[in-house]
Amino acid sequence: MSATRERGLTELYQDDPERADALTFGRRTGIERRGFLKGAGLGAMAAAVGGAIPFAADMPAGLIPAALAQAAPAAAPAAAPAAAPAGPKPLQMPGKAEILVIQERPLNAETPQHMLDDDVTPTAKYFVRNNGLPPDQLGAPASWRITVDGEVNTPLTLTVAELQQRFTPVTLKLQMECGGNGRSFFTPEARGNQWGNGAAGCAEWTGVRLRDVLQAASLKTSAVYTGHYGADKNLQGTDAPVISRGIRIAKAMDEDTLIAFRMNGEALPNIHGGPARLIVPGWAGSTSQKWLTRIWIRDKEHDGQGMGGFSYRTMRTPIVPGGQAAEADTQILESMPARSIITSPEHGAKLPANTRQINLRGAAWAGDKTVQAVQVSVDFGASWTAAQLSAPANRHAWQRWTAAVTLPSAGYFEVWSRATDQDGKMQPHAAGNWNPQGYGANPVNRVAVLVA
Ligand SMILES: Nc1nc2c(c(=O)[nH]1)N[C@H]1C(S)=C(S)[C@@H](COP(=O)(O)O)O[C@H]1N2
Ligand SMILES: [Mo]
Repeated sequence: MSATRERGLTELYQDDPERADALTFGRRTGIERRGFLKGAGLGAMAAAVGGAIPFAADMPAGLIPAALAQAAPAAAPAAAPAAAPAGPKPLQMPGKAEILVIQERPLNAETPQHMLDDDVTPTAKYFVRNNGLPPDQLGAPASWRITVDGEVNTPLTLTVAELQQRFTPVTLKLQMECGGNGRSFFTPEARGNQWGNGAAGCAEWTGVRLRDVLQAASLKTSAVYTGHYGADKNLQGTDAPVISRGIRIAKAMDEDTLIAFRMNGEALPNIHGGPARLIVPGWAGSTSQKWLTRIWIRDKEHDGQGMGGFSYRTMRTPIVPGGQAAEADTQILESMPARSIITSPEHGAKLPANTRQINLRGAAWAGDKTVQAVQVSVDFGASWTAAQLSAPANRHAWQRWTAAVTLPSAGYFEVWSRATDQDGKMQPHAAGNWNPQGYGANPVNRVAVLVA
């Protein structure tokens, strides 16, 4: 491996691009692997990214250019060199756009960032995250049953039709992202689907408040947590639940936590959990149980599938990335950290040679919190400019932003964006608080642009 590297990056890529990628990146998405470009001169790097790097002097040592590090959609953008890692395949499914398949069985597909350029994410573009196989025996949506039991005075079993009759309908724009969103940015690689930033979306959900249903069931004073169950089947063919996560009662009683049966004004599609699912906005998406059949009210933190070991757990005390983690020193993932994404221009965009200004659009969110600022940079973070940030359409909706950046010349640029939450907490430059299963990676967003 080291012998191959000594041959220099350009030569390596010319001879055998696939092998070069395997050696340098090891997988589809990349990471700042310190020292990986060691020995490769600036010329080699410029050749690899397809153009001179005007802000090369500001480039942190060891940084892998985003054009090389981050896979671009299969429809290869011009700035991504021919040698860039081959991207995942586009999804082929009726009713769904060609989002990117990360895993085929179970089906997992993420939305490329430039396809998240709507205020409200269309259902067709919304990411898909399955831990098992969606149920095929669904019956009539109106007769789908959901049970609420455990620490309640009045256990309930209600059909969707009864939920709709008994409780006030609510329609809200709510952001939700997979707890593993951004996992591919961890170094070293953490276990699980190597998501970029596109296991996220902000759809318009219609349903009833979970709070209203829990009040109808009358919570006992011992009720502290929920446990969720769905009708999907696991891949092992046993009866064990595919995933059974839960939330603290306070979040269950938040007026934005819904049992949803409509998505973007239409009946909830099966692939997104129809006939009925939970939407727990701002928290790890795994708590938003699809094909919801039961909510078990617990007198302690729920201990279902996906609550123990290192599942959906982050470190209380930071450890050395890739190092030994102790289960006892983990905590369950709840509200997600701040994240911003650039939704235009597209990663890998090639712009006309005379381009000196780029208008940017993006989205930002921060779990239960609002985003107070988004900043952008085109000089590898040496200087930052404030973006115009809009207020959320409602609490727990993502926020859209726009900005304009100016360029000194043609060449290879990276547009970076970073969000700051209401408490002043900002996206880090590299994914921090490494944990074995890779949750909560929210580094500064980077998009490669070639002006040539
Ligand atoms: N029943 C069930 N619910 C589930 C899952 C699942 O595998 N089974 N996956 C969860 C995870 S990890 C996420 S991120 C979201 C994804 O929702 P989506 O597929 O509608 O995007 O659903 C959650 N609800
Ligand atoms: Mo998830």
